[in-house]
Amino acid sequence: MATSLKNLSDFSHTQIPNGERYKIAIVWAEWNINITKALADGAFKTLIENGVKEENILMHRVPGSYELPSAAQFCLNSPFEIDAVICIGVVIRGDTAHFDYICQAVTQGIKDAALMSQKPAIFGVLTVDNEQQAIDRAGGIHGNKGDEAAVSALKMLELQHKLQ
Ligand code: DLZ
Repeated sequence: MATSLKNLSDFSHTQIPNGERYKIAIVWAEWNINITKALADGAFKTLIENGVKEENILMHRVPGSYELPSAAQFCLNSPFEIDAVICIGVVIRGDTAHFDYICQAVTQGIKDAALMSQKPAIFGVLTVDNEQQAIDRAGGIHGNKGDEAAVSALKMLELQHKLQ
């Protein structure tokens, strides 16, 4: 389903697990910072609303989305016992092939970080054609991708907890 048909902050169809027992990192990119800040704030607020303790949420900024996979790995392999990482970025299509290269590296890299660490690494990255599409998904008419990423982290942690 296209995100234009779904509100990213509407969880009326699902149950959100409580996050009291988890420590979660949010790594967010400084490119398009006004938008990534809104996404990161949305993720933070949603984690708090669902029981994660403030002291168990670690926020780290990285230069751009391309750096998100490395930052995710740093977090998940760190000695700080981080259970999951939420990666936040906004990649906007421009006139060059940069968009395709960055999107590919980021999607593969975040997936690799999850599989190699065996911990959830959540894709909270907007890949859009223009700035307005990003604004619409960062607390605008389509909700906030950061909220959705936070709920995804809690759901994956709960699944992992059940299976261990
Ligand atoms: C270089 C670049 C470009 C052109 N566009 C974006 C973007 O839309 N979103 C984003 O998060 N980062 C962008 N970057 C920066 C790269 O992600 C990266 O930080 C630099 O290439 C340095 O490795």
